[in-house]
Amino acid sequence: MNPLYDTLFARHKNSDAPFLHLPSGETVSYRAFLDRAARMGGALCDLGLAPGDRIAVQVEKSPDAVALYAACAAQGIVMLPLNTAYTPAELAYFVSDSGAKVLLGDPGRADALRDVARDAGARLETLGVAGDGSLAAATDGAAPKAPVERQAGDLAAFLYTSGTTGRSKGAMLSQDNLLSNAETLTEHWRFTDKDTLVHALPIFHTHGLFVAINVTLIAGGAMIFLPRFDADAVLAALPRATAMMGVPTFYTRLLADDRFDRDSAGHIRLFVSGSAPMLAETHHRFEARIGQRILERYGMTETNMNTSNPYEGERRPGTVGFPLPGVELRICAPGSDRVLPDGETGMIEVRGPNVFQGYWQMPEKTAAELRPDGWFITGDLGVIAADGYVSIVGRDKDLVISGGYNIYPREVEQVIDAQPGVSESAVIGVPHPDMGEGLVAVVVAEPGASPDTDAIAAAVAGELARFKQPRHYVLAEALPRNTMGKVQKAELRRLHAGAFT
Ligand code: MLC
Ligand code: AMP
Repeated sequence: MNPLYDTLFARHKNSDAPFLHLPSGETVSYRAFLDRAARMGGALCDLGLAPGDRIAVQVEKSPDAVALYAACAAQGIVMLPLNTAYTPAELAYFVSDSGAKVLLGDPGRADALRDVARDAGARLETLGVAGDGSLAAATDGAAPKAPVERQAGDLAAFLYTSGTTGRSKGAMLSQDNLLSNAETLTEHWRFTDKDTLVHALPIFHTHGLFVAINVTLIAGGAMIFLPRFDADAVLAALPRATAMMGVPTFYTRLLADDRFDRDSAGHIRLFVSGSAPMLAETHHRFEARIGQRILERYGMTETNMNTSNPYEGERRPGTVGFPLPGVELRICAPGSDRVLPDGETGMIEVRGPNVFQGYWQMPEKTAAELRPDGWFITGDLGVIAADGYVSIVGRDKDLVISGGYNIYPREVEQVIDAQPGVSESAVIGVPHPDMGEGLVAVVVAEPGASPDTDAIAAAVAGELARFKQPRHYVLAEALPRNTMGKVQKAELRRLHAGAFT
């Protein structure tokens, strides 16, 4: 028994149905995909990876990258997917903290990754998008390996999430965390083997990896597997598809294109949005243009999906719908476990089989966010309406979400603060027409110094992924503080609200 592998993959082993439609025009059948995954499982074992070992993965999106997911599930290897935008400096921490035995990177970046792997005591292997790389070659020559025995509670993946303070945390997800959520979503969103999903999301996050791929696998459907979001490619795919999942930026970009209309989108039965708030105005524009409503849902790395608007029934703009079957959701007075009545705003807490197992080797951080009775403190502020719809009204965590990627300002501020002539800084998110929120850095100089913001930006670029780099720098005399001395970011957001509009 291996619940994750059996439920998602093994059941398709005799199926010649299409699984991945590629931009090249090629189609990968379930049978061909599973054969490749079984050989890759053999290659991973030949590398010395055993059940419970971690593999850190920073590879571009490709069928082999999905086969790796299947191979890890089959062999009980814990997969650690990492954003392809991360710099070697960012990667180093994830590889060493997780104790990964292998760092799997893109062949084109092997030189930059060699030191990272060596310093962390990991072995470097590569996997490219064109069947290239050392792991691909090893897979070509490996014997297929049968899946190992696993239990539902065994770990399947670590997803690192940053935090408002301190180091990034590895959220440990069990087989059942992934499986229970995928089964719920498949049923809730009515996915079947007749579905073809437009997949334009990255596959190193919950949304593109677990929501989109797992739901397709459980249903036995197909995906039009695009390397990234590109409006032309998505528009070309829509007439051949039945469903699409995306972050709000996907939808605002599609709406900016006149070719996106009832004809081009008419074949799609379900558009799903999540990972960041979608403006009610975008929902309304979408409905007016396309004649159907986007289904918005709410999730997190630590919890998979928590709530969803209904498939049938009112999809209410500005809300994230109802708790999914099996998921409990409550609103508590921040800082306590006192449950607030409907209509009152407070901290969203969730509990259910979807909620993760804790943070890797961080018992204090786990205890601070995951209550002993299973309630997870999300850091999102919300309210439940009298008729049960949940709305997210803000965040109790200093977090910016840009184009669906999370940025913790503290991480950026630390780099800016270390630059010559900088006394302190505050990084904030303000409305951005394309990304939802864009980053602004407010920098205070040391007395008598006049720091060069271009030099600061260059230093930040050397350390942090592009999406974490502020797009706008402002020099200020001082940061606004409240009587407790805390920087008033709300005030800064008000002051700089027009930076990108
Ligand atoms: C790319 N860039 C970004 C960015 N993505 N900057 C800020 N925020 C982002 N999200 C950089 C590029 O490197 C580039 O830098 C510049 O911004 C503009 O690039 P672009 O070509 O316009 O962007 P593009 O490559 O098209 O990417 C935008 C995007 C992408 C929105 C398509 O970011 C994306 O696919 N986002 C999805 C994120 C996601 O899957 N989140 C799920 C998390 S799971 P330069 O130097 O060229 O200017 C989760 C749980 C849940 O949150 O509930 O789902
Ligand atoms: P991550 O850590 O990448 O998993 O991001 C999870 C966060 O994204 C949540 O805590 C929310 O703040 C936010 N989020 C996800 N879906 C939505 C949504 N539909 N509306 C508003 N915020 C969302």
